[in-house]
Amino acid sequence: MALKTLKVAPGFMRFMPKEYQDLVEKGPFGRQIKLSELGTFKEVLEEHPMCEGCAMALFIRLSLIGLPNPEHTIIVGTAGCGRLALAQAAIPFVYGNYCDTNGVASGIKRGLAIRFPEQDKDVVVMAGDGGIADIGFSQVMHAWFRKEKFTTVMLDNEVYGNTGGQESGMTCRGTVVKMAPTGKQFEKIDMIGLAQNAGVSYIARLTPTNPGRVVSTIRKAVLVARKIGPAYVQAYTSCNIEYSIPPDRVLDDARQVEKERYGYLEIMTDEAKSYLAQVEAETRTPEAVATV
Ligand SMILES: Cc1ncc(C[n+]2csc(CCOP(=O)(O)OP(=O)(O)O)c2C)c(N)n1
Ligand code: SF4
Repeated sequence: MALKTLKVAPGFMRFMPKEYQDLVEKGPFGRQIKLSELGTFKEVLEEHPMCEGCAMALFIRLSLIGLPNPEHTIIVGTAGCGRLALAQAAIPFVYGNYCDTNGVASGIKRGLAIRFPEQDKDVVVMAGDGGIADIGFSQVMHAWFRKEKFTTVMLDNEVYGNTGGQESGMTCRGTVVKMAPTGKQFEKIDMIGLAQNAGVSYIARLTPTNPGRVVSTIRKAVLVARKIGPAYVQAYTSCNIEYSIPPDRVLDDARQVEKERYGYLEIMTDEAKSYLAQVEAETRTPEAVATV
């Protein structure tokens, strides 16, 4: 009963904002949406002010479709391009100071567990590569060491997009960006390896070339973080402004980067694997199908 704590008293639904009514009646609040239904349901994110063709905006839209229970989810973000869209989505968005996201998310997740002991509440951090791997690095690592049960999604455009093109720890070696005119001198940080070392329960690296895979990866990450332990998703979300990619070539670029170096990677603990298998088996039972 996903809507238990949100159920509007009978007769009052018609006084709720139309947006909310639509999310319940024609959207993902209280039921699992399938990607194949895209275009026919009310989405959590319907418009955003990000650049034309931005792969990050596409990834965010798909990620929000992948949330298993958006009506019970809080997104934590910070300075950077992604928050421009996230702040407009129809679910609570908490703005952590740049670097603070994973400390803020730890507190929110623990507080929700105390306040709603019988209702799963999901917390998802979504921030740029600068926010996660540079300035927020220490808080990310310590949240992982503490095994905090929330998901961290890195919107990895391999640059500081929002502030005009400084190199980040996730920029590739040798890359020239506006404010690294002689090329970056150091390797891209191996955040996947660090997540493994820190004992993160579910880890994935992907590009937005396959929408279904984005949706299922986010779903799995959030489910594992809900019950088992921290989840980390690292998504290549090119910045077409700083890397001069024409909007109509953004997906070509993503396919090329996926093929040449980013690939698709999924690593999870045995505990996470058996929990996901159990959830999938439960959602396939005749009873569950009948109530969807
Ligand atoms: C403590 C602090 N330092 C610096 C900034 C300035 N600042 C805002 S956004 C940003 C870079 C964003 O880059 P990234 O996190 O990679 O996200 P993107 O914009 O590329 O999506 C910086 C340095 C800030 N807001 N707060
Ligand atoms: S600056 Fe880059 S990452 Fe930011 S919205 Fe524009 S294309 Fe997207």
